[in-house]
Amino acid sequence: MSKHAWWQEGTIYQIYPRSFMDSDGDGIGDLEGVRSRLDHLVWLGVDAIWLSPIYPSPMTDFGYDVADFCAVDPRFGTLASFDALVRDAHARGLKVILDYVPNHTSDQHPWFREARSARDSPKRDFYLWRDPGPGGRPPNNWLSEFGGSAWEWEPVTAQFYCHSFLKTQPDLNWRNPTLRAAMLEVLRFWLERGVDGFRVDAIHHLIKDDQYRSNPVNPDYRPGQPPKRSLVRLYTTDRPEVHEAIGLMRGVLDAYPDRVLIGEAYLPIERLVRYYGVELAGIHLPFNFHLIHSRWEAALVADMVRRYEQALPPGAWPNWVLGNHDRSRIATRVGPRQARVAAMLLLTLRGTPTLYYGDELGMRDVPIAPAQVQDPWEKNEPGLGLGRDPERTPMQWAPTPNAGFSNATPWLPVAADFGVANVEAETADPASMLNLYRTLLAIRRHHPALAVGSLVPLDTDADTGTDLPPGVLAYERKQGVDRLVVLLNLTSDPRRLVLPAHLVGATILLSTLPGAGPDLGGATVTLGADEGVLMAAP
Ligand code: ISL
Repeated sequence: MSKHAWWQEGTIYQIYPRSFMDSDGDGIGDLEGVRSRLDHLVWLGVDAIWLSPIYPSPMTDFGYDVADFCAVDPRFGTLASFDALVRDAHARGLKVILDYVPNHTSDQHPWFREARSARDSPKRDFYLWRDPGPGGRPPNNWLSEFGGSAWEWEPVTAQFYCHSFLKTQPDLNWRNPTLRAAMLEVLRFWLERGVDGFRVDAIHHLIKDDQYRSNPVNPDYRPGQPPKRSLVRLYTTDRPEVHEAIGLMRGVLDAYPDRVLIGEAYLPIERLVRYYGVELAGIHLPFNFHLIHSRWEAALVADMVRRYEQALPPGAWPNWVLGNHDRSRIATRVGPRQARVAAMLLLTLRGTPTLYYGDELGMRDVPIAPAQVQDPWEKNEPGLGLGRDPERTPMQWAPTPNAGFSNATPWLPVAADFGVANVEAETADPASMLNLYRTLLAIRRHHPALAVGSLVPLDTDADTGTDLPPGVLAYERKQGVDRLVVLLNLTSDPRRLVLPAHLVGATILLSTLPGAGPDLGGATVTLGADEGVLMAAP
């Protein structure tokens, strides 16, 4: 029996439900749609699906504004269709992870409607209320992630409420024990229904300074950056008390076997790793977004991997993310050829990979005309390139109308290249991105070195005779007798390298260049432009 949990060995696949598959012809994806495509995900070779929020919502932030934590939005389905999805997923060996949004509710949530109606409402303290500052201004300088002040005036009760995101997303007060208990009950509700874990939204925002101190000005702020960057979020994110709240969430999960807690926290490595918690009693997988933010240069990526590995607390399990519904797609960030190298990197690094739907097809950001904009952030702060619609466009299933996503006009436009970049066409093409992902996932599944083995970076080293040219990222993965070598050329020129003595004679398992393998010359390997190779050590 393996001593590793499924969420350590496996690969997670993020589904943005609005955009995955529409079963009822309203142009918006739904749970029945997801259920109808489970066999595809099994074929692809992933182990778990994470669904972005499916709860009843006014959709001002497309589901991240939750009006009821314990139900399903009718646009997505019903509790019965959710149960059917979980049942069918489990029958296929797929785990189901839900999004949990503890930082805020919708302003239409019954708690907030009640809280805003009267100062003495029993729900008042579920949220963060403050009197105005001098001259009726907001109580401090805190900024919303999506533009403007983080404070909104509530005229009925004459106080401001705090919202880290939209004003339709009032922040919850996790210092209130009744609120905490109610939110932990939400976790139990879904655990009882059989979900295998949660991805916790914006966890580093959960607790704000109890003295409501203003944030310091960011001296490094440059015009053109998102306005929220003009302040250092010292008093609004990553507060020490957040770990107590995480401990409570983890306590709920630990009463159920084999569940996983994943946390979304955009933080520097040193602060991110604290989210594993003291003695690993915190989040199992604090999402590591550093591949999204790193410049695509081998030396920088190698250094980041090293710093992350070194920062991990003993026993902590690493993880890697290349893309999500909030960030530009990988194929757009690095181009289609390097996106294949990135796929090999994601699926050969040490730790749990999370794949974003469509990246396995090589989907790119889709340009959105001003009249088509849906994302509230883009609407609040237009023209800065902050909008998230481009990476949320419909999944491309087939070269048929609306890419096989829907019978109706989809809520966001389909990519122009859907006729070639789609599941049907790419399944039939052995050289496609889809088949590259599928092969990588299959190799990962069959090689313990990749799934759970150690990672040893290869560097230029006179003692071993290794000669690594600039622009190449190289490492070994080992587990017992299973030993693999990964060589990634992050440049668009060929690169010749000399292998260390113990790897001379390694054989190729896979190249990212269809049809071509690297030129093997004993100790020297020539990687083609934009080529990554996976080799079995001799
Ligand atoms: O803190 C941040 C970056 O430093 C923010 O990016 C923040 O963590 C992120 O925007 C949180 O995103 C999540 O919560 C939002 C929602 O709009 C996003 O889609 C979701 O992923 C509010 O719920």
